[in-house]
Amino acid sequence: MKKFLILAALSAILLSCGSNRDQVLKVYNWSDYIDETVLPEFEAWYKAQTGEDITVVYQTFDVNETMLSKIEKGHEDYDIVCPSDYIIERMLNSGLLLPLDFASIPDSINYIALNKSPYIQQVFRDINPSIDANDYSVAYMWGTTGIIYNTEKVTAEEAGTWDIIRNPKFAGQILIKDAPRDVYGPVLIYLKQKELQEGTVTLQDLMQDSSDESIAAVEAYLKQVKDGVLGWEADFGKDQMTKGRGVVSLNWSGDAVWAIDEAAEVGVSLDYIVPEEGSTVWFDGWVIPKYAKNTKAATYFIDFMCRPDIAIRNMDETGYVSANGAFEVLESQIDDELEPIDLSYFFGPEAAAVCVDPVLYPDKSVIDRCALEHDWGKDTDKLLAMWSRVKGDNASSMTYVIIAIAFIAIIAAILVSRKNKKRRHKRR
Ligand code: N2P
Repeated sequence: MKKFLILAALSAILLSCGSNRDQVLKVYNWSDYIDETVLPEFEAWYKAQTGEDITVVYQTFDVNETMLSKIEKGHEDYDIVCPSDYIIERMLNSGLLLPLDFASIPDSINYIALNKSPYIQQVFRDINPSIDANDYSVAYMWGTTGIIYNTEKVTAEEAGTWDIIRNPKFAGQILIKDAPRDVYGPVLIYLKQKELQEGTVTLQDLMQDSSDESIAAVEAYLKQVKDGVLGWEADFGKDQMTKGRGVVSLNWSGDAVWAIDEAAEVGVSLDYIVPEEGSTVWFDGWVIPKYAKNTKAATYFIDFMCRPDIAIRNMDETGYVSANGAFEVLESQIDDELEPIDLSYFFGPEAAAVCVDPVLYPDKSVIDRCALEHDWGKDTDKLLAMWSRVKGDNASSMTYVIIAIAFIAIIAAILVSRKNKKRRHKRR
């Protein structure tokens, strides 16, 4: 990892010294979302396929909105980025994406064409009603949003409802993902249970609901939650759970897989559940932004990520589920000691009962109670404002404490210095 960061830094220096931009591929991905050893392998593979040199400059982000702002406002020249579904929708609507051209890749190495799941293709069609996202994006990983919990402190029943995040029993031990949309969705689903059961709204309606009334309801709820929050985390929640510092974490399924494995090694028992009220299912996909400078290498990179052995390595390293529809990807995860689950919706009829980790691959019954988030356009600003109101109070009370301590320290220093001055004056 360190070695790679040094290489990345060197590459960045090279880049700023004016090296040939055609020989550089700037990748901007989520943190902890790839097996970084595949990056130098890509460079060698690209050279073997095209005869051209390429250096990957790899940078990471923790939340969609940071990445989006760098491209939307900063016009940064990343060649390839990995947004979630609702951000892909937004980027499509604002003309920020270039169409993908896989016809330019020789058939013999066109892994995308070979490994696209019909399920994923349909999901990508649903991302944006007016533009087919399949023409602009290739799914990388996917999963659900749910609750990671410490099984020695929390029962499956307690974790099986979103109400757990304001359960006073776990105050001070709750971690919440610092991802406004991924928290808003589940909380709204929880608050609208009655309407969902009566059939007056659907999960899909709620994913589009950016009304002032709903935002206010979620805000009021989150203000009850925040007193018990140990941390709003972009990426440290999984680690805190493995160390036993947190006992409940609103998180993504891939972080759950990683945390459950790591925790088991140090004797901490974690599990993951998608609460019964329903949740969000998300898909992150590779896209080429319109400010990209090396679309050829970007296209090859996406293809390389779709090679089944590379997809398996990325899964095994990160805990996330590849969106690759190749049966060998699924096969690599089979463990006969596990209960069979129904994955026919993703891999076709032959996957109606496969023994794989249900945290990794959600069973059909889980998928049925989950929905895809959608872009809110300008209303996103209302959500972000609400989010900083909710979290901001925490920051300001901490800020007040720090200011008070600093103020007392300055006064004390002034008093001590005056006293010393007086003493010196007397002695003279
Ligand atoms: C991994 C990030 C996963 C992104 N650190 C989930 N959409």
